[in-house]
Amino acid sequence: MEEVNNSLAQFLYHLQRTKRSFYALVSLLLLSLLAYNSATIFYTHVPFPAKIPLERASFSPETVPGKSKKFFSVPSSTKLSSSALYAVKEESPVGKLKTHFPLLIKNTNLVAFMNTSVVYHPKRRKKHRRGFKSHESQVKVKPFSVRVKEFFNAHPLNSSCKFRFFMTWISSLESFGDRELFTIESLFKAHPNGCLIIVSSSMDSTSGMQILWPFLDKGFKVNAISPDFNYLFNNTAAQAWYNQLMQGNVNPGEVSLGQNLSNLLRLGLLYRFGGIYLDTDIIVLKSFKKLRNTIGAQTIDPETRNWSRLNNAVMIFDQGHPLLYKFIEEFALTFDGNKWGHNGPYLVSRVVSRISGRPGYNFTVFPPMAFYPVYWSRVDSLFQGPRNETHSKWLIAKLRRIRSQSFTVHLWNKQSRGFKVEEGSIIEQIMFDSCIFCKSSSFASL
Ligand SMILES: *[C@@H]1O[C@H](CO)[C@@H](O)[C@H](O)[C@H]1NC(C)=O
Ligand SMILES: *[C@@H]1O[C@H](CO)[C@@H](O)[C@H](O)[C@H]1NC(C)=O
Ligand SMILES: *[C@@H]1O[C@H](CO)[C@@H](O)[C@H](O)[C@H]1NC(C)=O
Ligand SMILES: *[C@@H]1O[C@H](CO)[C@@H](O)[C@H](O)[C@H]1NC(C)=O
Ligand SMILES: *[C@@H]1O[C@H](CO)[C@@H](O)[C@H](O)[C@H]1NC(C)=O
Ligand SMILES: *[C@@H]1O[C@H](CO)[C@@H](O)[C@H](O)[C@H]1NC(C)=O
Ligand SMILES: CC(=O)N[C@H]1CO[C@H](CO)[C@@H](O)[C@@H]1O
Repeated sequence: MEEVNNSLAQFLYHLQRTKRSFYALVSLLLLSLLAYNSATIFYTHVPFPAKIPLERASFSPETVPGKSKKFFSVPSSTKLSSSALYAVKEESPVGKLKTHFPLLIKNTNLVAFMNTSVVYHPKRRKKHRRGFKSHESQVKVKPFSVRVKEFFNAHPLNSSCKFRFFMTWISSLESFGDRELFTIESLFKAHPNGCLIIVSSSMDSTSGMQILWPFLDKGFKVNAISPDFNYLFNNTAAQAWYNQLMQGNVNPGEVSLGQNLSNLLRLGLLYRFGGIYLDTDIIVLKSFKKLRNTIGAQTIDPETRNWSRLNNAVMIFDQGHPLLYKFIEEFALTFDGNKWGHNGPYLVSRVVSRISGRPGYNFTVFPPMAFYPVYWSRVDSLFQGPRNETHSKWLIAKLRRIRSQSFTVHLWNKQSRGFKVEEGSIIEQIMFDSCIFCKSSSFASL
């Protein structure tokens, strides 16, 4: 089992390294496809009803994802009112894609947090990264499930681990950057007693722990644990799919098997353990304490105000929730490694529209403002400082709306990686709100 994981991790790792330039090329194609796709669906400035009525949706079964569906009930207390959807045809979104990206915060100065004489060897970090996996396999004796449970149960006297967060990182350690670290900061700022497991083979290493050390040092509960896919998918529809994949009988498709596995992994994690899944480009603004069995829409139909697409970057579900089972089933049945989003955002949209109206599924679809207050093609507006008085007023109003109505902001890293945080921008303000380390030096230079 360990061996399989290890070889998978290695496989993904090398795939990533060797095919990076190829990916860039294909991402280019895929992004243009997405841009085309979105342009047909999205409009500018979609107002929300001032108050979303507490009602159950009456869905027509088997609607295609492109068509819209009504929101499920939204707790009135969350006051999700007027929101604006930004959707503009982006001429060339891919122009901004690079292999190496300027980072959001300048430097977390890891070394300052380390006690080099004990476990960590920051100076050797770069040199020895590649050798880590083989070394690690000897260290990881406890099974994945045991490690996860032990971590969550480690603080029984305290009310901690009330929030069980999961992130996944199926990439190299080198690519875990300051943006990812900032999303973790924001998570703990809003949930100081939360517990976060980063499910990742690369981060589950001495170097990975070193990256997380600033958080551990402050007493935050974070850990990185290598996944065990056999355990996670055991007795689900994904088990057979995964076995086939391991035997080389699944065509992984042209691009990023890792990304597609990440889509499945998040489902497996929530299904097995329950909790909150977050992408690593999600900034958390507010406590999730009132959220349960929730998924967010990224777009709505401007006319019907029914959602038109959901996203799987933020999901909150109880352990064993039947909707998760359906998601996993759909993944295994319809996996297509050649279609962007097919196994991710489109998948959850497909399934939710299909099961709508059927009894036995108890969950809530939140409007875009809750988790995705700015659409990916307009994410640059978060990073821009005020240009003139009108623009400044707009920024202030937008920020106020995000602060009052949004639980998270999705940075859409694929789109925004190259962007600089300008002075007076919305992101800068959000970073002030959500930081823990809050180094004024790094803010000043943003
Ligand atoms: C939107 O929701 C309403 C009310 O639930 C429903 O009657 C209508 O068919 C939906 N529209 C579309 C296009 O799905
Ligand atoms: C590092 O850890 C060792 C052993 O725990 C301790 O003796 C030493 O004082 C620590 N050094 C610093 C700089 O904290
Ligand atoms: C729980 O943990 C927090 C910090 O992590 C601490 O301040 C608090 O005293 C603890 N509560 C109990 C009951 O141990
Ligand atoms: C899968 O579940 C069965 C029980 O249904 C159990 O015996 C087996 O050990 C599990 N396998 C893994 C890999 O967890
Ligand atoms: C549905 O979930 C909500 C919490 O999200 C809970 O209050 C309610 O009792 C559940 N309803 C059913 C029928 O399980
Ligand atoms: C203000 O700046 C915005 C954004 O750059 C621009 O679209 C707008 O035309 C400007 N308005 C005026 C009055 O200069
Ligand atoms: C989210 C998603 O679907 N990720 C990738 C799955 O694989 C396809 C092709 O292999 C990629 O295009 C997707 O980006």
